[in-house]
Amino acid sequence: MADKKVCQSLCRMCDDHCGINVYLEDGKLVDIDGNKDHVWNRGRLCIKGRAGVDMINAKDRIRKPLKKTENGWEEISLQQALEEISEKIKDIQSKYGERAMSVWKGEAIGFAQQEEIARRFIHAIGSPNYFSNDSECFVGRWIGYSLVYGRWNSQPEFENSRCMVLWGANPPHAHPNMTQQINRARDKGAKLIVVDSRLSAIARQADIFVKLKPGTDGAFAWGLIKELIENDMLHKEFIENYTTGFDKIKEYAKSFTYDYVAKETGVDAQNLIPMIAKEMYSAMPSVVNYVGNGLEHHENGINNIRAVACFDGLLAAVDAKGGNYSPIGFPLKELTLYHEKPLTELEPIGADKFPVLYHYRQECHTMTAMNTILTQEPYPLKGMIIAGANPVLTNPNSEKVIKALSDLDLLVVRELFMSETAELADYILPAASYLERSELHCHGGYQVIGLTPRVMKPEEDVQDEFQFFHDLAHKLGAGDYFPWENEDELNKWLVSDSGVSLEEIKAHPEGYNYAPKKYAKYIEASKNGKAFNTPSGKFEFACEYLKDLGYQEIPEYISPVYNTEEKREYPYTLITGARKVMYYHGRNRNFERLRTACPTPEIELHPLDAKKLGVVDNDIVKVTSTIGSITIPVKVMHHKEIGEGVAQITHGWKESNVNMITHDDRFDPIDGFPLMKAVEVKIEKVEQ
Ligand SMILES: Nc1nc2c(c(=O)[nH]1)N[C@H]1C(S)=C(S)[C@@H](COP(=O)(O)OP(=O)(O)OC[C@H]3O[C@@H](n4cnc5c(=O)[nH]c(N)nc54)[C@H](O)[C@@H]3O)O[C@H]1N2
Ligand SMILES: Nc1nc2c(c(=O)[nH]1)N[C@H]1C(S)=C(S)[C@@H](COP(=O)(O)OP(=O)(O)OC[C@H]3O[C@@H](n4cnc5c(=O)[nH]c(N)nc54)[C@H](O)[C@@H]3O)O[C@H]1N2
Ligand code: SF4
Ligand SMILES: [Mo]
Repeated sequence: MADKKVCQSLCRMCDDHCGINVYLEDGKLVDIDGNKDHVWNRGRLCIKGRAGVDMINAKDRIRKPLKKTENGWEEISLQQALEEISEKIKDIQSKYGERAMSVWKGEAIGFAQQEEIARRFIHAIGSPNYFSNDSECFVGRWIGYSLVYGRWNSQPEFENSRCMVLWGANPPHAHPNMTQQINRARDKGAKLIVVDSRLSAIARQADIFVKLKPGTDGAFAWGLIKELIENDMLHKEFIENYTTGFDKIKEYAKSFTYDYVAKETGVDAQNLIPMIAKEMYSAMPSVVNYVGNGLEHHENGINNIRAVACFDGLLAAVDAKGGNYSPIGFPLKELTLYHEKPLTELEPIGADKFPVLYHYRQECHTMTAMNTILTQEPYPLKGMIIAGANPVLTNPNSEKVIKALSDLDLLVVRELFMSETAELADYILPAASYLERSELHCHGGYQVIGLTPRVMKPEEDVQDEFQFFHDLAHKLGAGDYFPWENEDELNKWLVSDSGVSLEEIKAHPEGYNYAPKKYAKYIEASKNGKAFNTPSGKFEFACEYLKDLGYQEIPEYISPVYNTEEKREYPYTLITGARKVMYYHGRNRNFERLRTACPTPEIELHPLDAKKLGVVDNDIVKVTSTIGSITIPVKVMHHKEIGEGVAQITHGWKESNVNMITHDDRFDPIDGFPLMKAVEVKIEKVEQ
């Protein structure tokens, strides 16, 4: 008789962490389904959730450390791998200095505990050079909102909202559970407004859809700001008591006439702006403005995001019930060493060029890292450990990424599979999957914390991130910074100041509720002169900190470059990276059940553009930007689904890697995010 067991944990096939039941037979994973009691997903799983079984049991999983030799990959023992890697690190650091080593964490190991372990490790061994996927992920939104009112919330309170405005976000594909929240609010009468350059899955459900040209969200937001101000549709008491800079935005908004907004965005501003402003105002303060990834990868991204953040002040939606509620965090102990060992004197890479990114996030700039490796300027960067990332497919200008990573003296990649980045490594180390490690996770929106217990024992040479960084730190003489023997001990330490034990958290697989919600916390906080966590202590429509650094004080709108040129050599505007529910960046293409649902990459084209190019579905086109070219099959969309002159390619396909043509040389000047949406391209038919 097989030994059958069911364990409760959290899914980590994406960062949503849905509650799951894990079914094991004789220790082997046989199935995963949803935990009906979990506050977040209430029993639902998306298609990737169950595919956790495919990932963990995959035949092509890397299970042994691999070393690159002249004869190809050679399997070696974990101990030998760790020994050789530590010797090489010592060698690099003694020749070129401590800062010649770096760590790069990816989306697969998340944004919490394991990220902090990676940060801790690199500082513990004396280098400030911590890189991550965050340089092109949520950090643009995080910084944009932090500049305005001190924080960004990834889980606004849709449930209680009466008006939800989504800017460049598509939850049905990217955050399925958010869609459930949105639908529950709509059942109670809430309005859904979607601002996107494509008729996305969520746009199809919207009461009002604004199909604007890529990168022009700022113009539309300013049009709405003008409408609200000029019609006195405002929360005056909030503006008077808790904000700064209102008069400046009032003045600036004047030039955003319907005509100008229509010209910039390509939408019927005269009709849409009054309609949306009315919906927002009548729902005040229970209005959610939620910004997605669609606003981040632009040269004017941060200011567009800041402009949207202004609605939370104009309508007092910040920290409001049904607005952008600011969750109370769980008091975990600090794992990073930024207070103890900041190392800023060692010039973290990119901190001089993008001081706001470093100041707010202590994040080095990944695109600058590639140039540093290739030029050795301002100093040599010779070694890198990459954990849970595949920058060859996910970072702009992939050809440069390949060149740079190949140039390193030491590249170690921690992976489950032979990725395009792992192929460049000197050593590949087999990483534990999410069911083979243990970590704490907070669902901020519900103020619950959960623990993912280690439900399966990893194979002999497979290590979790903690154990790897722990062992390496000990070999490198930095063991004092890793005093915990294993993840369980670390988890205990992390909660030790919280008043809640690990056992209590473990006993609540549905989510341990650690604090009741409390709205409008700024009222109490203002008594100490700090209503918001900004330099002025106020909600900042205008930002002196940015002004002092030479940036615009208010979130001025700058038209995207493609929108200002009359005759364009690269006449199409390419959006990249629109999520597809079955894939996750470069992941999941090797799982048959997901691959069959969407077998090939594709470029989404407007039917008139397809006609002009003389192409139909599945024809191949060549797409060229100033960075490079790729070829890709065509998918002709309905004319309502995408704008004329606009095209879309989802990233993560090695066959047609769109990041071969995205920009590492064009940035948002404030946070350094690369231009990956609104890329100017030309498209030509490839005769077959
Ligand atoms: N299945 C799946 N889920 C994922 C991921 C994944 O790879 N696969 N990735 C995860 C990660 S790391 C992230 S950061 C999130 C992102 O989550 P979301 O931000 O919701 O990302 P998308 O689903 O790509 O939605 C972005 C939308 O922006 C639109 N867009 C593009 N340019 C513009 C523009 O200039 N203006 C406006 N208004 N819209 C624009 C696109 O058409 C698209 O519909 O998704 C997460 N969830
Ligand atoms: N053109 C374009 N490019 C984009 C985007 C876009 O919109 N357009 N979006 C950007 C965004 S928002 C993000 S977040 C980045 C993501 O960029 P990356 O972080 O590079 O994302 P992935 O491709 O998901 O890489 C994760 C790798 O980790 C491996 N892995 C899976 N599970 C584990 C694990 O448990 N441990 C370890 N060690 N490894 C594991 C996977 O096999 C995979 O190869 O991509 C960005 N790239
Ligand atoms: S949304 Fe899907 S992939 Fe993400 S945690 Fe939930 S089930 Fe897993
Ligand atoms: Mo992301």
